[in-house]
Amino acid sequence: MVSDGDWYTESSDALGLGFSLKIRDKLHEETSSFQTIAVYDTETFGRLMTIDGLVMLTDRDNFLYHEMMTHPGLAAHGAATRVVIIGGGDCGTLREVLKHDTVASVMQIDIDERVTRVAEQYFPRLTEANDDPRATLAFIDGIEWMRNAPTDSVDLIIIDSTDPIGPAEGLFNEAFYRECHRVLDTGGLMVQQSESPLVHQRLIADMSAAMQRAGFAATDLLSFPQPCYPTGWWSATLARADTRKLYTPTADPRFETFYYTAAIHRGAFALPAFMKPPQ
Ligand code: AG3
Repeated sequence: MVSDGDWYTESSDALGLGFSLKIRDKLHEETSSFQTIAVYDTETFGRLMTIDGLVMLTDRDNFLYHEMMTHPGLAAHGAATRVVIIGGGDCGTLREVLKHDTVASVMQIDIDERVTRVAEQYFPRLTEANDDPRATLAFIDGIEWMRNAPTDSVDLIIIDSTDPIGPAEGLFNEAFYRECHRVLDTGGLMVQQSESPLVHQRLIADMSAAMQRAGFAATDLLSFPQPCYPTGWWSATLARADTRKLYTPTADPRFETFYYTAAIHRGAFALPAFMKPPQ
């Protein structure tokens, strides 16, 4: 039971740090076939969803992550019409992708249907676009789906997963990236959440190396603030299927965003000095 003055804390012994939110109530907790999903009502961040004790999103700051997992990749591609989301069961990424009227189809594949059902109940704004006729939701294993998907059939793959432990582990390796590369058409891009630039540099480097071994021509890192994740600073890795240049937008999007602009797009790809490869 939650009592007055309680805090929710995600802490990591390995990193020696934690993030806490003062909570009013626990609204939901269930163990699905894959993981434990919980929803809290917080004092200042609205609702909070956790999976296996890790923060997935809050009402207050999920726009940062969801906008940066989607708009930079779509803009950089320039002409993506077929989008696939692996994970993303809360539908926040799907909602942002659907803001692009150039997108003709979006397939969201999350292994755990319960995440979507919980989001529908407790985060209705994230799932508000799910009825869009361009969207298809499938609740199956994303690795399996990718293995069976036709070659050259997708323009943009977005991997919106949990940390590389538990059900998401298989989404962070060369074999999976190889299938993604095969499924991407000419000029295709893959965007994967890649944890914190401050404390997960090894993972980021390993992901980039595995993507290149799997056939991707190059990777770029983009970073953005994300207060509710460890360190408050998060990243996504964008992998190019081939050597086609990335498009850089000069105008702000015509739809509503709260963080993403053309200037943010350019700034997000700038690497901090400590991450630049030696000249
Ligand atoms: N994707 C989760 C990113 C990893 C968060 N890690 C953590 N809290 N340790 C979030 C899903 C949002 N659609």
